[in-house]
Amino acid sequence: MSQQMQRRYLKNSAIRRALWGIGIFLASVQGCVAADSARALSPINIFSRSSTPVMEIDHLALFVFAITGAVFVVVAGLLSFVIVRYRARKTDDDTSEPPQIYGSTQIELAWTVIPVLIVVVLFLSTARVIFAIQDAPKPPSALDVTVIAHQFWWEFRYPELGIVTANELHVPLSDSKHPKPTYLKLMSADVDHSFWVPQLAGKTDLIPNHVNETWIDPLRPGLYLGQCAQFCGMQHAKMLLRVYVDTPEQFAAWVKDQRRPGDKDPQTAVGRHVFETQACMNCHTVAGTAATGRFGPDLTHLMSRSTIASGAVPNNPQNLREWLKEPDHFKQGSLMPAMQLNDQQLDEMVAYLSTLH
Ligand code: HEC
Ligand SMILES: [Cu+2]
Repeated sequence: MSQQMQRRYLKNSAIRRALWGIGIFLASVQGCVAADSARALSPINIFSRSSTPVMEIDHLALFVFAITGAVFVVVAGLLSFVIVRYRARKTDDDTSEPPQIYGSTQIELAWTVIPVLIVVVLFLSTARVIFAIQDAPKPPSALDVTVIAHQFWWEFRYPELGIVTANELHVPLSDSKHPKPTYLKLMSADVDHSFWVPQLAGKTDLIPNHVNETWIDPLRPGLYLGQCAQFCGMQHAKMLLRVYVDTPEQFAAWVKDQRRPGDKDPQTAVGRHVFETQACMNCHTVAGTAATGRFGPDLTHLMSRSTIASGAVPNNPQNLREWLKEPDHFKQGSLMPAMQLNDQQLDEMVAYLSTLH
């Protein structure tokens, strides 16, 4: 490359890089603004907050973004200025080396002390939020739920209420007049998993032989979606979470419903017989029957859930039949085996399961 070409090349690539930088910055700003309007669109939008701990995390995230954004603007601004102001010009053919300067205590102090201060501020504000969330005093009105993650589904136990359910967590709304936060004890039956419902709480891992805790204090009723956020095996992607934030009346009704003993519809005795004579009962519990397995979801009130297989498909007779016939069809690698039932047994079993309200 001739010297002139080389200069032109350097100049072009520097400008191109600066333009790219500005473009990326604008895109990210635009992304944050758009996030606001997308709030309603994406069910697991990390910018939409509906619970106390998430608000604090969100404020912290914005604060960190503002500081790092300011650092970016200053650095990119100075860089662009230098690139443009001191670029090689056609007219200037002075190829001598510019004066070299060594050591300036003032400048070195400035670029050491300022970043250290910035990092200290970021560190302290992060630590404050972490401790505020971890040490939040637990009010006596709090609800306790034990969450046990299994390879590809969630078990929820309410020790004080005597309720066991799966995949769909019901919690009461909590407002300033009636604070009723839910305290979650997080455990795992097998490998690492992570509880993540972005609109309600930060991610917390569920680790074998170790209990983690987190809490949520939801301020708006509705359905919140989440996802296992730690790769835990083949069907990690279909290990979805559904959290229903109920009004006090809805929650009381749900609790009452879950505490009813399992139905015993005489019309479906055949299906129950199939259930009890197949291996189903080694893995599943139906309260009031001999089935007390805990490897799979509790089926006592199966019909009270709107989805099966951890949110993979809606809970309806066709899907239940398909699931029993070939679980891999909906959830390849799921740990429920295909039970080799014939068509008649499938019909009887679906009829039986459909009575488990
Ligand atoms: C080896 C243990 C095992 C056996 C045997 C077994 N299951 Fe399952 N079952 C599971 C597991 C594990 C899941 C959860 C799968 C997932 O979501 O990843 C499951 C899920 C289900 C579900 C969906 C529940 C929900 O709320 O998502 C139904 C219904 C079900 N099983 C019914 C049956 C029936 C009926 C039988 C007998 C014909 C049976 N299972 C036999 C382990 C088993
Ligand atoms: Cu998982």
